[in-house]
Amino acid sequence: MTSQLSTNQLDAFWLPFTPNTEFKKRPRMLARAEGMHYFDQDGRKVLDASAGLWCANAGHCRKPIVDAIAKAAATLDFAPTFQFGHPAAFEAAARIAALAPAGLDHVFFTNSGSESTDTAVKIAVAWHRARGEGTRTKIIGRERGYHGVGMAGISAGGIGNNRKWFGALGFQADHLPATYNRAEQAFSNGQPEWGAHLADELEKIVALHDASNIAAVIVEPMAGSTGVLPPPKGYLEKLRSICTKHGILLIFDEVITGFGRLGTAFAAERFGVTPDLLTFAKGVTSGAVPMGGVLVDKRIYQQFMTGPDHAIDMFHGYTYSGHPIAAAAACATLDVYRDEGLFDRAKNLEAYFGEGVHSLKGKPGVADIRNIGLAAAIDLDPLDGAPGKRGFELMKHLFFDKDVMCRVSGDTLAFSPPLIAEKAHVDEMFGKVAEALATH
Ligand code: PXG
Repeated sequence: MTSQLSTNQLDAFWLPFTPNTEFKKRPRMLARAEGMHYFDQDGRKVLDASAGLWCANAGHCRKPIVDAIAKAAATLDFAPTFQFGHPAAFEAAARIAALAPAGLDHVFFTNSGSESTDTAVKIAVAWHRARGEGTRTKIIGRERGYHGVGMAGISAGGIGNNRKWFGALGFQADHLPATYNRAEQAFSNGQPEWGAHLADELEKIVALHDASNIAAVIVEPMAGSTGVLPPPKGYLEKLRSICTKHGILLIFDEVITGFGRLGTAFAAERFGVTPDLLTFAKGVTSGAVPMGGVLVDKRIYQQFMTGPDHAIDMFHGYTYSGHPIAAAAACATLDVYRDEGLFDRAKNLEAYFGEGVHSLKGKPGVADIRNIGLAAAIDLDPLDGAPGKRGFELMKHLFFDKDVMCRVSGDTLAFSPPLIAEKAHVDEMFGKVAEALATH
């Protein structure tokens, strides 16, 4: 194993979404991974309570996935998918479409969640234009929404810091209110009872801009990055019906909720609401190779298929769309999900995981707890005058002193273990959080 890197060697890499100077003073270095665990450079074993960044749903370095990647790399390292193709990309697309709700029959591949947002929004705008409704260009997102960092993602996204630094944003956008309200929903387990009416705000937005100017509404069925906000009961159903009424496309961003996080292949299935476009990434390869994509309703796809034989139907795509190694990793990952019944496993562990996290209610500094599927968040009371500090210090303490890795966003800790988690892992992660809360 490599020895510790010197300060000089740490200098070049500018880490994303990280306070770099602080990180480089005492790096949280991950050198190896296996199943539910990371190992640092000294071999210290750390429980992965966040599936990496919500992606390693099958657990780490799973042999069937590793073998498929090695085989693909040795067989077909790269093949273009502009005007050419290769078998694994078609197999992956068909298998992903087979997991999705009926009608979402086509897959446009990307390499990340951010590219998936750009792609979905561009398909939505182009589809309206192809049908002679070219004024439908505006995107409606939601406060506290995260759709990655591409131009469509930060336009539709609802996180101030991700937007304010970047001047004129790419797409014109407006925003629904966030679905979270602590006074009404504190410590709810699963979908909150309160909040369906917040979907009616879409009617006001439509009245303001007019439906003829709106291309799509994009929401995470469960907002992940801003702290696990499950949709209020009835909320997604209302959004669906208002979108349909006004001819607005509904996009679900399932980058986090896809591939079993909520106990079903996609959240659309769990909530019984089918969008017109559905973005995914992360869990599609269990994080092992970058890959993302957009599932597209068949009527949208068909609209693009009406031109002459020699003409490109959609002026969009990435060099690595459907990359052979990513496609092979996706197929192997889907095998693991199926063979080990991991989506059902998540469903079966949900109640235990929920009890575990809610057992932290009443611990020092705990302001709220939310959970659904194998995702949970704990809001902490911020320290006076230093928002985010308590969460950050707690995350570091858990990593260095308690051997648990979790995500932090401001003063919110988030937990989303690989779907192979055992009850003992749940006990360990929340037991150690309880100890940590006592001292922070
Ligand atoms: N949509 C959603 C819903 C996401 O959660 C993206 C799009 C963007 O994906 P890429 O692959 O471009 O990063 C995401 C990414 C966190 C965290 O701590 C979440 C994400 C990424 C990094 C950290 O919650 N989600």
